[in-house]
Amino acid sequence: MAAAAAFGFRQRSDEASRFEMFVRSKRPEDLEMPAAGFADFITPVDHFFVRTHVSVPNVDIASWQLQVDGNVANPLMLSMGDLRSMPSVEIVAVLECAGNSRSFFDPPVAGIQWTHGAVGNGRWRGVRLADVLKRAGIKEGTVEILFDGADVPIGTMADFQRSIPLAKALHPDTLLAYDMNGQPLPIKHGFPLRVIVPGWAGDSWMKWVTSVRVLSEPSTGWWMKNAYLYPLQPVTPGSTVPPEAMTPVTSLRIKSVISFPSPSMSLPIGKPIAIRGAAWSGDAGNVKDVSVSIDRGRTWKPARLTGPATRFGWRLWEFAWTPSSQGQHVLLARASDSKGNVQPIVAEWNPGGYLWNAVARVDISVGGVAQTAAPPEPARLNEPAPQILQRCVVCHDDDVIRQQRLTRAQWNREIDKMINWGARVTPEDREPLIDYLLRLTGK
Ligand SMILES: Nc1nc2c(c(=O)[nH]1)N[C@H]1C(S)=C(S)[C@@H](COP(=O)(O)O)O[C@H]1N2
Ligand SMILES: [Mo]
Repeated sequence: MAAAAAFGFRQRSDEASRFEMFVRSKRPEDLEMPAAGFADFITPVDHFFVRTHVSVPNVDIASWQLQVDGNVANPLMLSMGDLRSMPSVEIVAVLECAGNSRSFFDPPVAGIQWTHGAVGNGRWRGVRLADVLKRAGIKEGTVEILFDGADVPIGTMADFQRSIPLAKALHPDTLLAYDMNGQPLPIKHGFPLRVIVPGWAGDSWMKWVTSVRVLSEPSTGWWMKNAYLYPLQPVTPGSTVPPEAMTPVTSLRIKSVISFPSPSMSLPIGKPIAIRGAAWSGDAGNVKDVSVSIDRGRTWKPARLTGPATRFGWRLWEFAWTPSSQGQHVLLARASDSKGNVQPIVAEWNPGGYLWNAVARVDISVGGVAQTAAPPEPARLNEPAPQILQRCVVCHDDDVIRQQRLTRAQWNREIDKMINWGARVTPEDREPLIDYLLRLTGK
């Protein structure tokens, strides 16, 4: 509370901006924040997106301990009391899933089809990871720090473990956090302890952390070698890229979003409004400015940055505009960071659908009839699901399947991945299953 009060900023959305989260997956639970959430400087817990690969673990805080071991002089077992008695720091930082905005990639890629709301701005309190590592006495030759959480994989899926390079681990803003927005971490967000890696995508922000391992060789775990990889060189959209030609996702990129007006809104002629949004960046540098265009990118005018300026938090912005002509209008917003990086017109396509950061765009109408904002009903396939689908929904609901828009080749790769994780799909099952999935998803 203190920090929010010091910033002179309201902690909660006002009545008008209370909203339900989008459920991208019921099981495991993946929740997305609607665009209205970008009106808040600090994202309240009940508006904060959730991304879980498997189910939320049971944590018994009485017996909970953090193990710190590996390439150290003094391996540690720390209780929550031990951690809470160390010097604490609080920072504001954006947590954004690497796959945020994935649904805007063309051609589509596999994964949760987030729009722009797999991101939130949190106030995190905890101990510096560097302080814990200092107590353990990291030895010569350390290259990475590997984290593990209490969540347990399903089937033969690899345990979710992620490592970060030593330099990022020692950064004074990299934390082991126990509080979020002034309260103990909610279970969905990693109670009792999570890693905070400001400026980096969410996959490094280990939740329910139980183990910090100091490595003298880079991690070779499945989640480092096969997931969250980004091409070293730009690739042709739609191509497959071998893991050797990719590197782990690290820093976020300069990005802005428009929170108001919302898409398909109809605005009256002559009534002044404020176009609003948020902008954030990664390691490269702070958000420097945000420009808005109301003429399809011909001219750009500076938006006013509002709200607190923090190194890793998002910046709110607004732009006064009075719609003066009837018709369809395209609103664009483009942020730049202090290193001169600017949001691109088209995001760089990559096979994981990561780090989408194209210029923000909202299409509205002015002086006309309100367009129905209701999303089109998803096509319903008028045939019973084949028996084999039962084997998919052992681990996840079919909502995850229905949102995909994949080609036959992409479905084949997804099925390979699932077989590797223990799904029983025989060679004879495969073609009929893919035929069904293509019909189900309207491809
Ligand atoms: N243990 C564990 N940590 C995890 C994950 C997970 O599935 N298990 N998901 C990661 C991913 S991909 C993201 S984007 C963030 C999401 O954090 P949130 O659910 O608090 O928003 O947590 C990260 N930490
Ligand atoms: Mo993520």
